[in-house]
Amino acid sequence: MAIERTLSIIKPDATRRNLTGKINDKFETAGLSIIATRRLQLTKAQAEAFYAVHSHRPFFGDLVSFMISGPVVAQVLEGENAIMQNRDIMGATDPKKADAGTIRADFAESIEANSVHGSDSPEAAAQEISFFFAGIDITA
Ligand code: RTP
Ligand code: MG
Repeated sequence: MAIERTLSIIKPDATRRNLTGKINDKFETAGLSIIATRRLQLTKAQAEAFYAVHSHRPFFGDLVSFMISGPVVAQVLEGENAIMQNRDIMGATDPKKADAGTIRADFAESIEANSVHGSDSPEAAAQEISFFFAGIDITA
């Protein structure tokens, strides 16, 4: 299996509850390495640009408001099959449907305040990593 990189965001509901360490423990225990990390407060324009793919969805305005409601932690995770492995570790979008032991089952508050984002394809991973990080910021 290929070594991949994926973009993870620990969302404001999780930073607010001091869950960064517990979430990172799940990544590292599963064998994903955190090779870049950055805590920041997104602006409205940045959140709209990051989630532009959802701009026509009914929840877009609420999603942007939520994503700027507090700091986020953007990270690059690296490991075997990292993109899909991270999606497995995160669990389903709706925490009520997420498998036991996943981040969203353990920590998410709702379908919107669901603690983490993860890239969903190699193309999205490349684009989302470059949204937050320059090459010099990433140390494998
Ligand atoms: P993400 O992009 O954040 O990793 O999450 P995902 O792939 O599991 O879910 P996606 O369909 O891409 O939705 C992006 C984020 O929008 C919020 N959402 N709210 N109110 C709603 O019905 C609703 N549906 C989605 C969630 O924060 C979701 O993660
Ligand atoms: Mg998504």
